[in-house]
Amino acid sequence: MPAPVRIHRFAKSGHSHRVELFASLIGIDYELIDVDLANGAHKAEPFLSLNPAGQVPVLEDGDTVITDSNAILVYLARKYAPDWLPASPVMEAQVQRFLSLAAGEIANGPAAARLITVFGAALDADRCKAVATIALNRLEQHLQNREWLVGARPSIADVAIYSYTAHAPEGNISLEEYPNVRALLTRIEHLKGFVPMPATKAGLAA
Ligand SMILES: N[C@@H](CCC(=O)N[C@@H](CS)C(=O)NCC(=O)O)C(=O)O
Repeated sequence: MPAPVRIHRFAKSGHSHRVELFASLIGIDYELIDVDLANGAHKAEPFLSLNPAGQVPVLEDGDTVITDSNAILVYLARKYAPDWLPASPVMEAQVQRFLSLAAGEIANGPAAARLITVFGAALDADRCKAVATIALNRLEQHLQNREWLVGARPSIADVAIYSYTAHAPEGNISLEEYPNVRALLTRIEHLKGFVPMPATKAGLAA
């Protein structure tokens, strides 16, 4: 029996949640290690030796350390669950487009908007909302006549966009106008092994 992978995380971090969610969906053993972001544990040793960028999540798999949530999804899929990252060049490129969306417009849109309402970050709410609208419109349009973002089954693309999209209302970003996006979120929530991110009563979810 292999040792569980270790996920260093912060419970209210969507970047952390996407890693926990994926580990749970693919049924590998994992251990969650809470990093005390409120008291700066991520900017001090021993955490900085794991990730000099001082950010969660970090994955430890034996002696292997992987930082960055999307890089962790790629690693876990390649190593433990290849069906979640198609090998064909075209489909892998399609998955990468959504990993970029997750690291770009979703991080700077709904995730950033939630940083304002949940953590009091000094960011421009209008700007976050405008970027969130770009991300949500792109997803909504892409999901017309599609059940999953890439191909005929869930992939790490769906996992990467899930957490911050599902929790967008906490940042005052409504999902009302995006029925295809809401249907995708529900489909993900019905997958075997789904684990939620803790909800915060903030924004439209207050
Ligand atoms: N690109 C990184 C972003 C990770 C990230 O922004 N983590 C946040 C929590 S959601 C963090 O650790 N913030 C603390 C900081 O940057 O000081 C990833 O995908 O893992």
